[in-house]
Amino acid sequence: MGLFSKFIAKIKGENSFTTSDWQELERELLASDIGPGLTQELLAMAHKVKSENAEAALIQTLTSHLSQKSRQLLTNPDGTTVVLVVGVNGTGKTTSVAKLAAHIKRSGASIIVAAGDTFRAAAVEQLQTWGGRIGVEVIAGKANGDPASVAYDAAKRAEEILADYLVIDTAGRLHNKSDLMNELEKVKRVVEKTSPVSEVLLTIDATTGQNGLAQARIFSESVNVTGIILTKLDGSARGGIALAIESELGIPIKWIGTGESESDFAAFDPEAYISGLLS
Ligand SMILES: Nc1nc2c(ncn2[C@@H]2O[C@H](COP(=O)(O)OP(=O)(O)O)[C@@H](O)[C@H]2O)c(=O)[nH]1
Ligand SMILES: [Mg+2]
Repeated sequence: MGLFSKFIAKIKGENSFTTSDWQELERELLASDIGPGLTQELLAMAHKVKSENAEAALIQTLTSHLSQKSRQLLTNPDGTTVVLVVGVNGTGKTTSVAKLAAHIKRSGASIIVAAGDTFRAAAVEQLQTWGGRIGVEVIAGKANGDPASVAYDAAKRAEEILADYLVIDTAGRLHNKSDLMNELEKVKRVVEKTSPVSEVLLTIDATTGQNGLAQARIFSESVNVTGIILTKLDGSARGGIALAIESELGIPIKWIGTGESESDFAAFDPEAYISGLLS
């Protein structure tokens, strides 16, 4: 990524900094998707810091904006751990459900998934195709059926076979916010008749920049989002969005998606991320 390599180079030659250099630096920071607040903070820091300390100061500032919360998957010690995956259509929910399921399966735990996006027949088929590929049972209902009833059946099934994990895909129509949020709450409520929902993961498409941040705000106002899956980091994303998300929402990014296949998925590593921005 190397978002800040130019920043450091500029700071190191600070004596020769002209007004237009400062303007260019500001444009660059804004274009990196870190957001206006952090941009101003970094500019203020750049004005003050001594050139020999620039890199360390930058690392410290950036790190201080990352979430201090645990990035581990929250689990249920008393039974099935239920993970709800939510997000706007196209951000990578279904793909991430499959990737996460494959990851959990590789760790040796037992897992089933639920096709909770009953509004799009293709979404159910998509998850079933993934299920076949990764060898994970998929609980699906009728097309246009009630997503909550699919989730309910899946929670029952997980309890019956003593599955360690149940990961639930959901619908993401954002055109009617209150309907969507009511539906997510209903899914959660019926699942919790059987097992508590330990984790609500929100997928954010990194290529959507500040718009992704706005989506995250809408979701986190309505459901208790406990972690983020930042998808499509392989695309044209400038990567600064991860900092903006953690700094502005305080929700930890737990996983990243870097492509369309099963292996393009990893735990978010904050140190590697920061050094990637600087390299
Ligand atoms: N390049 C890339 N594509 C992704 C990633 N995650 C998902 N996709 C693609 O984005 C599209 C939408 O993903 P999907 O899981 O169907 O999104 P959903 O509508 O939220 O369920 C699909 O074509 C996926 O293959 C990722 O990390 N990188
Ligand atoms: Mg989907």
